[in-house]
Amino acid sequence: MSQSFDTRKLNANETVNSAPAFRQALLRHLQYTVGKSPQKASIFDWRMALSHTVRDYAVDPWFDATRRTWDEDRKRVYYLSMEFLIGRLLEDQAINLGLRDVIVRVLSEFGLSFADIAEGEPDAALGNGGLGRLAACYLDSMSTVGCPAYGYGLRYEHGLFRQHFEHGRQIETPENWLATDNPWDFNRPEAAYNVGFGGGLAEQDGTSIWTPGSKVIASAHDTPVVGYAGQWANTLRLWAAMPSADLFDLNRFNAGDFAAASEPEALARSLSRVLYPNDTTEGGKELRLSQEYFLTSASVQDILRRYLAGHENLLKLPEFVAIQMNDTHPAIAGPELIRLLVDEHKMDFDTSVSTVTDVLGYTNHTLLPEALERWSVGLMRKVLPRHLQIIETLDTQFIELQGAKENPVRLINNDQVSMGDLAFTTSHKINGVSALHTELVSQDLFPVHNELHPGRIVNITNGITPRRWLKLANPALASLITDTIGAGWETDLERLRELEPYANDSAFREAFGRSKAAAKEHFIQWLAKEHGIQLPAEALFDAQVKRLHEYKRQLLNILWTIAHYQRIKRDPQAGWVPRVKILGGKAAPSYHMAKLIIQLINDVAEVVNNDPETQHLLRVVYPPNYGVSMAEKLIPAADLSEQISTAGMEASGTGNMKFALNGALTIGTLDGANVEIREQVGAENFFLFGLSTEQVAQRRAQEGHARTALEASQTLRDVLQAIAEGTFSPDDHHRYDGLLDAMWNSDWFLVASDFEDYDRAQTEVAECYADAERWQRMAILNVARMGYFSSDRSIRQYMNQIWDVESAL
Ligand code: 26V
Repeated sequence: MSQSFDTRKLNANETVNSAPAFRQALLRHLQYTVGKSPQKASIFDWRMALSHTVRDYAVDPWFDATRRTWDEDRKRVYYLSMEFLIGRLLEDQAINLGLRDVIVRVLSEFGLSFADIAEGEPDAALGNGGLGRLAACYLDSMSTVGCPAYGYGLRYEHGLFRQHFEHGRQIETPENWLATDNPWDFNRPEAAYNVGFGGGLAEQDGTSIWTPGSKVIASAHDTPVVGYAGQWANTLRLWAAMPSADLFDLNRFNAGDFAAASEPEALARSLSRVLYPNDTTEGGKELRLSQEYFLTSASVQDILRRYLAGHENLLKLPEFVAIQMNDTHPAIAGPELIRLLVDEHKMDFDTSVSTVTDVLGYTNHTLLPEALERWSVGLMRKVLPRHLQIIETLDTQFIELQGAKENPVRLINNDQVSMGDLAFTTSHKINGVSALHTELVSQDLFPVHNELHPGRIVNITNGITPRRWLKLANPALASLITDTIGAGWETDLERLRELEPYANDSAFREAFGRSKAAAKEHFIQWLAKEHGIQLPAEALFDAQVKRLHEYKRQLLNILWTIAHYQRIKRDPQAGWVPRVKILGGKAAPSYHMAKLIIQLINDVAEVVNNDPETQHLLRVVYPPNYGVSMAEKLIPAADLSEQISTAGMEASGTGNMKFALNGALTIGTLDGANVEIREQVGAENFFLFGLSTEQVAQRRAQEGHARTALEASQTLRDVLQAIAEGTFSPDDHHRYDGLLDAMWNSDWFLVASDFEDYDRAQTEVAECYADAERWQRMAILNVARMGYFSSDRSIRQYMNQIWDVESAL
């Protein structure tokens, strides 16, 4: 089968002649793996056979890369993350292996459509939002640029919850991606580790002996991750929790107490049962901490086992191993490694600390105080007593390092372990994810650490993979680009700059317009089929899709939408630009205000969409269950990208990059990576509004700023009044009392303060859109200047500035 292929010779466009062999391999899998004939096979059967066939093609480069890394004794990168928001894999892997055209051709012989088959694959939604999707983009880039790497995560049985609406309210149901077979991963029952919890400590010859009270087995599942053009492949290793055999109480079972006999077993399995759906607060404390330790301990044991298979001297660990902690979630890696080096390998404490620090790097992804992890000392002592002891020693050493300071920074404050401070002290490099964010990390979050260790904090601005977010998601634009500047931009995104001169070429602008129209049509069809919603293609598609958070200010968007609606009502003939407001995203199940904002959006949609006077000029749609696969359809269709967070609060954003790369213009604040996107595309091609980070701080300090801003905006007062009168909630006039009260009396997120300027920018957007030629010019220049935001660039920076690892290619 695939052995007859050298996938490395497969260029993305060079798939000639491989159809017969692919067909044969596909039919073999259909018959021998799935057990069906082409005549009887369902679309599910075809997808399974096809996925297994594609996976076969991934195995050769995967073996080659693994073998070369061993033979050449290369340094490896280990990316530890509680989240990998992968989405679907079939088309992605097919593109990277240069198989997409062959697949389309072979399937058509059987009257099948690749798109229809691919659409049946469930999303691997093993993440909440930006942090998890970033990890998935980085996997793709590490393989593409030839960085020897492993992703380590948890194989959650249930990924992020499914969302639907009842009377406009968000309802969560469990997601079940593993309900049907996952054809992508290899089960590795032989790669299993014990992870201990609880228990107690004893002293022996001056060292601590930890005897855990219980153990859970971590069992590995490996997915090959092939880079673009199949030159290199890495491994995503996800751990599943398994009870150790002795947990099942056979005597109890035989005595008829079935439930109790299985209880310890169920408890063990719960470690990889669900992804925490909360991306702001700690929640579910003990289980969450146990999950974090479970991931970290299994991964670190695996890393040391692999290192020791080729080396003896643990002092050289940093020469061969780089571990990156994706936020603080795996920050127990520091104490865990120290524990293993000291307790098991008898290294002295200080040497182990410096060795571990040289190995570890920590990426910070948020400044929100409620999202900075803290674990109570009591909980730590209960779950990880030995680690707490190590953290206490690190804390003492950190205080000493600060000299005779009066109020030293501590790793443990008010009986809480601060995982950010811990991660900092055990890492040789700490990075923020955009220039502005890194500045704030240095000044506001870690000023003392920064002074003690100048140069430890570096910036690595986030990036996105152009394979998934342009080539896969937007085939019309991708082929226009290839037809215009040739292939190769997929791995050298700066080459998009060659498109710049075409902004002045009317034939190109028309072709560009047609590619946008095709993407819109594709989204329109999907929305009609999936949700029964019809949209007008000629309207401006104005999109805000991301997790629901007050700081992201979906509220600002919907309040402006109401203002816009009121104006259209007052003067329907005023020549309005037709607009479709598209919103999407999930709220944490316990985040009441975020859920209320979802309900408001749906309530407004109900009124606006059913108003015959305005229907053709304004629509509001909120398709439920936003995720990676919806993003792939929606982002290419958008004209306008809403990136409107309160300045200083969005660490980077990566949706902002996906939209701009697909030719949407941004309306946005000076926040996160918006700042750098604006620098790259040019201020004249970006709709800027709002207070800056410094102004936000000043405004917040002004007493009664909410009321002051509201008194200055008749428009916004009219909007709030309409809500208060029950215009959008005729069945319950008090539904939004809490929200309105917050607007008048606190407005922490400065919706009122930024409203008028947002309104001004939205008016500019409409004027500009009405001038189709101008808009298209701006959109083309956005695409042409997005090269910097390839995740390949980000990964190369991690390799040079943090990991000190070389490409194997
Ligand atoms: C925190 C927690 C706390 C415990 C429960 C589960 C959970 C899950 C996630 C988080 C941290 C959220 C931080 C985060 O997602 N940050 C986002 O990271 C993106 C990638 O760097 C960045 O683009 C976004 O601006 C930033 O909000």
